Amino acid sequence: MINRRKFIMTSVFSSAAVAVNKNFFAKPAVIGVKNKPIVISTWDTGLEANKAAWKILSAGGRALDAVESGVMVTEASQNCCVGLGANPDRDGFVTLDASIMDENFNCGSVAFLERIKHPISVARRVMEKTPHVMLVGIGAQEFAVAEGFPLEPQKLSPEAQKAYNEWLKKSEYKPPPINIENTGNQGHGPFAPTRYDDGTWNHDTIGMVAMDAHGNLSGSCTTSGAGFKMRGRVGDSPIIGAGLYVDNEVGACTSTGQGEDVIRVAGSHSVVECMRQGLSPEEACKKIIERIVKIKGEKAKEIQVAFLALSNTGEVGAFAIHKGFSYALRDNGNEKMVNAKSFD
Ligand code: SD4
Repeated sequence: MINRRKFIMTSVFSSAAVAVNKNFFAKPAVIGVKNKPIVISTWDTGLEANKAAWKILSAGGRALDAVESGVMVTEASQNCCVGLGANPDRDGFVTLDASIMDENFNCGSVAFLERIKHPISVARRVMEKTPHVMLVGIGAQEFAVAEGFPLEPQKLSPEAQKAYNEWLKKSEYKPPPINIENTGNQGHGPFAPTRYDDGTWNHDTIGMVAMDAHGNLSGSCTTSGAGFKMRGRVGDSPIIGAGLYVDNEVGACTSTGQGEDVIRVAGSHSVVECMRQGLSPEEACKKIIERIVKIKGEKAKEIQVAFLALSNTGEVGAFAIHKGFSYALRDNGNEKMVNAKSFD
């Protein structure tokens, strides 16, 4: 008599159709979603990034292509803490992290990558051209070069050089307490964003999630991590399940803020799991922010973490520990910034 385990294995592996049909494993997109396509991304740099993503989405393109092209705009921007124009680590080197994930659980990431302009595209190559999910450091750089990505000069942007010179005066590796009212510091601890001359803030990260016209989800996240970080420090952004997670059957989530505290709760994956249990994107983001706040206790006052999520029904939600987190949204009727809810 065939036992149960044998029966399951036989059913799964015996069908030739299963072996050849890649889409067998793809989770179904929800039929009848009204507000698609849609793209959302963290912070105000998201507005420009969404524009590039929208070009692809509005032409019926794939969410994966949209989330790659979108954040490439931010990576290429000279005056930004994402990409090679970013603040360096405390030894004076810009090191970058990125991740990408599609509707079929394919994912790729790079961390501690130096001298490459578009880490997000290297992450996509890791996903598509290697049997691995993550490459780091010199190995990631060698892979990028072998894939034809130019090795950029090891040189700080003038803004980053200025900021680094300032930082070197004290060389203080200590999170400043947040003081939203007085300084506008939005609570990034050592990840304090840079303030532009026009008074707006520049952040170290962009996380983007999108749903295309076919109802499929994808996400991307790219960052310089934290200005003046310890050499070799890697945050949540390139960690699948922490800074980014996509499950086409449920939804997608990305995060920003203090990566260490996102990693310890497997943040983006946890948000998606809460959505699977029936919570709305905002409720799910809030639930995991609550978990972080409970873990951190009093120290939660000193850090900022925010989640941004999209369900597979096209519903958007976000939540942050502290006020100040905003995200950019683009769909058929809107192109706008939205202030996320928070505990203060
Ligand atoms: C990190 N989550 O490396 C990133 C930092 C960030 O805006 O979001 N900065 O921990």
